[in-house]
Amino acid sequence: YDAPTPEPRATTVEAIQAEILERLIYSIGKDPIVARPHDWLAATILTVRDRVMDRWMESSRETWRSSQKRVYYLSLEFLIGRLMRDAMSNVGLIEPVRDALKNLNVDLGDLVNLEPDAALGNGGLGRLAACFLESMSSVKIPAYGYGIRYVHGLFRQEMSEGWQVELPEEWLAHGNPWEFERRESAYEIGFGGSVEPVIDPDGIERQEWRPNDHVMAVAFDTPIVGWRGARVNTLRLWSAQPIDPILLDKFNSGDHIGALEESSRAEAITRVLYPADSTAAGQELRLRQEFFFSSASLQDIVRRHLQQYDELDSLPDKVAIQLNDTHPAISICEMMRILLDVHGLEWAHAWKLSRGVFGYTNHTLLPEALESWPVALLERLLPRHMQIIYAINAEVLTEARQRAQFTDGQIANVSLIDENGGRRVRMGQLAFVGSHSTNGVSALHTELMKKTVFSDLHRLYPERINNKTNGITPRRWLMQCNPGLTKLITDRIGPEFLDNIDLLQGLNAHADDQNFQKQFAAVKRDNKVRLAKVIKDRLGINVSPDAMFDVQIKRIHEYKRQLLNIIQTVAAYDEIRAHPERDWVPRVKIFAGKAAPGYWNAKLTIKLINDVAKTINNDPSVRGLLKVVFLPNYNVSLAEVIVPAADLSEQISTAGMEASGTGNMKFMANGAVTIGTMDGANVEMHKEVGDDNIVIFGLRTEEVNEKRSTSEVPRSSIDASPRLMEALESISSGVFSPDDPNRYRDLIGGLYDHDWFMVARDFDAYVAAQSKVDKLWSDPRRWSSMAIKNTARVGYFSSDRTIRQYAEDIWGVSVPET
Ligand code: DL6
Repeated sequence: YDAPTPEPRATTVEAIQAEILERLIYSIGKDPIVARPHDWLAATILTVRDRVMDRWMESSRETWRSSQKRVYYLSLEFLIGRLMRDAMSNVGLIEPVRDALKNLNVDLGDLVNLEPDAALGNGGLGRLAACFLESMSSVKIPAYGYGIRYVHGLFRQEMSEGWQVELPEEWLAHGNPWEFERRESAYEIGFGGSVEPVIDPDGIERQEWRPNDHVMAVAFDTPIVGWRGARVNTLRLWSAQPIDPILLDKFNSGDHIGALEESSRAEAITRVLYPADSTAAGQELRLRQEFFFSSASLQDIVRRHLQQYDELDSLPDKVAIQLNDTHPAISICEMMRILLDVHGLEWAHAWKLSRGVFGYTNHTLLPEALESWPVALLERLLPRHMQIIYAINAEVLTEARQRAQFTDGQIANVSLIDENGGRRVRMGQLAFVGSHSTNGVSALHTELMKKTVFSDLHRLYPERINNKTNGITPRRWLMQCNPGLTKLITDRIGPEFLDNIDLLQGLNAHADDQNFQKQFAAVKRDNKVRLAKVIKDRLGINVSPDAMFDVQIKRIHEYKRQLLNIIQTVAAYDEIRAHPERDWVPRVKIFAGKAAPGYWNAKLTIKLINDVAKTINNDPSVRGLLKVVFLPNYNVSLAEVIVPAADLSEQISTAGMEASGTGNMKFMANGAVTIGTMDGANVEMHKEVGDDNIVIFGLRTEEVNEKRSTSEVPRSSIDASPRLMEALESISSGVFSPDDPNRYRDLIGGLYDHDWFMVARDFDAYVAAQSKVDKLWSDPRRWSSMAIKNTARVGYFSSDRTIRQYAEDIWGVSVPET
């Protein structure tokens, strides 16, 4: 592992400037005189990339040299956003690159904004995977992210008369200078066919899968740089390619389209990201995607392990595979197939090794999001894997019956096969029994896992469920997106917090210092001015940076309750007009988020927000005291502008339904005050900041369950609240939709009918909490103190902490102290 390598590239302004020019001419092939912004961007990325190459190779050599355990993070989603600023910042290149570009008459800021977002994920789950990758590099864990190189990431959202319209996203349109195609790392992936018994050289009967359909999985590698270049890990994304790019026989016989059919069928597997969030995407292509990337990753992992250790018994000591939700759960069967059928291990041996390797993270308890596949589909597409599922099930159910004396009801709960309705394989149960660890993503969520979906499995394997509260990387979500605040904090408590985020606690001592409060508020104001400009540019709406920026940005979903927020907005609108004499706190209500294309109520909620915005923003009697803004095409880059500018963070999901949330943590880091329910990680945020620095309201999880199980009708809470009744009536009677007065009748009708998400039941508590917020805001010193304390106490929510806990408790990897 000591082959000679060239000297690392110089990082002076002159060297960088020369290399950008060189790259522009020799790699991009453009004369600087005619180079377009995209050419400069590509040349700059290549120059930055060169400065992480040596660390990348050294990181990988070090892992081989020291025989360290490798962690593999398997995720169908990686919502990484832009990479250039992240990489430059982590290796300390922002200033020299800025100066070098300036000398070339190019503005770094313009280039940063030109880089497309890699939106290979839907929301929290994918963004968490991206934060984890960065943290694993930062805390020096040898790790690989494995996923899919979708040609089209999450759709681009546009508005047409207030309705969401989905358009294809084209992040690869100008190529991707970050990635390296590794044609030598390609694997054949099979589908379908049959399973045949064969006698192996030892005379033992084994099973052999003979697929009748194959595609190639080709690796594309991207370097992921840790803070201060601590380590560079690899994100390996698989692209599907045909075995035969063109069927010449068909082509020559004149069937030009048919000749390319196989090619398009193969490429379809990695063409598009499924835009489903919190609902399982039950299509055959989705299952193909899941198996495709699981099989390619597993083949790659086992190949690497054998190359280094030449035996399989050490797998659990040298390999940890974390399954990000159930999407890669079929990997468990693929591992078993490889161990049993390819390497001839006995079942018990293979099962022990496999279970020692896998860990599973659950990200939702919503019944509609729990993945299951029809047995018939699995049998057709993956016949050998279905056999293995039956064998695993037999093992688990026998254990449940014999050791734990389970009843028939309990057996049905832990079974991998759901017998209710058509027979289906439950991927959650498979992931649970096939892993040595199953974790939730916040304390509350983990407790609910034990009590609900996995209660019987928890009884059978009481040691297995553990909690790993989510986190966010402070590099992207504080230092890079909020340089003003980072500088202020550095000036006040010194730069050590950059390397140990817990040191932000030092700000507690300054929270009531009037001078510091003024500076903190001034940074926030600058960020609000920047956001106000974005709002003006994109929507033509003027908002005042002196108003409170009240923000709810996340996927649009009924359980996240954007509806509660907008109904309260309507009630506030009514009040402002009814009582013009009162001292109203000016607010800008800012929304952003995408709805799953097939989720009607979510799309209707977007339309409602836009309808309400149009009415309120144009009503002179409001006197600008209330503005409503829906910013289209929410993505990581937009979040990086909105989060630092927020005063109030809306985390108002129905208690028991948001597994964790990570947006809540980003706002906290940037000194926003949270209004929220006791749900997900809000519960732990409340504990960290204390009751005085967060505004909590609403039903608790047990109360929600109680309301749902009793016959109490939601109508009673509506009848008891004249404000709510008035707001609901105005929405459902068409005040905001004169062009279609019945547009919101059913949406609002649902609140009278069942109110599953407790919008009506929580309404009065929410209004009271919002009044409390107004009061707090009216005392700027009090507000600033709260905001500063939020930033000061965010350390626990760093993904470095989360990753350290995964490493220690699940992966068995030792992490050097900071
Ligand atoms: O754990 C990351 C993220 C949580 O913060 C959110 O609370 C949760 O809703 C989200 N879960 C999903 C589930 N999708 N599936 N399957 O995105 O995970």
